[in-house]
Amino acid sequence: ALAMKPQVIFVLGGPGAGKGTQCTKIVETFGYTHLSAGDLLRGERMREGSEFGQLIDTYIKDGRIVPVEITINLLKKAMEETMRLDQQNFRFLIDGFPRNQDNLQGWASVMEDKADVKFVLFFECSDQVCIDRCLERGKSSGRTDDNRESLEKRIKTYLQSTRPIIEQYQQQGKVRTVDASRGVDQVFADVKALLDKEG
Ligand code: UP5
Ligand code: MG
Repeated sequence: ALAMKPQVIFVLGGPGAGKGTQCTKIVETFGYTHLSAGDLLRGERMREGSEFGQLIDTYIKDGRIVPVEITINLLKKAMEETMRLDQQNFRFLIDGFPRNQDNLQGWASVMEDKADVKFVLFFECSDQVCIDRCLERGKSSGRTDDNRESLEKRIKTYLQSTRPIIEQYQQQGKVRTVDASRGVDQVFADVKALLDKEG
C-alpha cells in the first residue's frame, strides 16, 4: 500500500498552557504521535557530538526561538523515523511549533508538500496561570527555563512572536481554541469532543 501523507495538528499556547499534558492524553485516546519541538531541542542539546548544544542551551534559557534550520531537521527526522517504523503512524501532533515567522517559513520550504496541516489546536490561557504552572513545575522539572527570569522572556517571546502566527492561522479559519485555564480533565473533555468531530 502507498504510504499515507503525514497529517499534522500544530499544538500552540503559552509556556505552561498544558500542551504537553494534553498531547499525552490525545496520544492515549486517539493514537497520534506526539512530537514536542522543545523536547526534541532539549534532546539534541544533550546528544553527544551535537554541534548545536551550546546554542540551544543559550536560546532556551533566554526564551528565544532557535533558528528553524535546526528545529525543522529534528522534526523531519522524527516524522520520517516514526513512519519508517510503522506506516500506520501518519498522524502527528507537533507541539510548540511554529512559534514565529522564521519557523513558518522553514516549515513551508521543507515540509509543505510532504505533510498536510489540518489545523492549529490552541490552548488559551492567561499569562499569570502560565507563569504559576511553570514556577510550580520548576520546583522539580530541572528545566533551565522554569524560573522567573526566563519565564518573563518566554512570555514576551510568546506574545511578540507566536501570537501573530496563531492570528495568521485564525484568519484562514484554521484555529481550534480550547480554554486551557481549567483542570486537566475539563480541558481534555473539550479536546476530545473536538477531535471526535474532526480529528
Ligand atoms: N499543568 C498542565 N495542565 C494543567 C492544568 N489544566 N491545570 C493545572 N496544571 C496543569 O504543563 C506545564 C505544567 O502545568 C506542568 O507541571 C503540568 O503538570 C501543569 P505542560 O503540559 O508541560 O505545558 P506546556 O504547554 O507543554 O509547557 P512548556 O513549558 O513545555 O511550554 P513551552 O512552550 O514554554 O516549552 P517548549 O518546550 O515548547 O519550548 C521551550 C523552549 O524551546 C522555547 O522557549 C524556545 O526557546 C525553544 N523552542 C524553540 O526554539 N523552537 C521550537 O520550535 C520549540 C521550542
Ligand atoms: Mg511542553
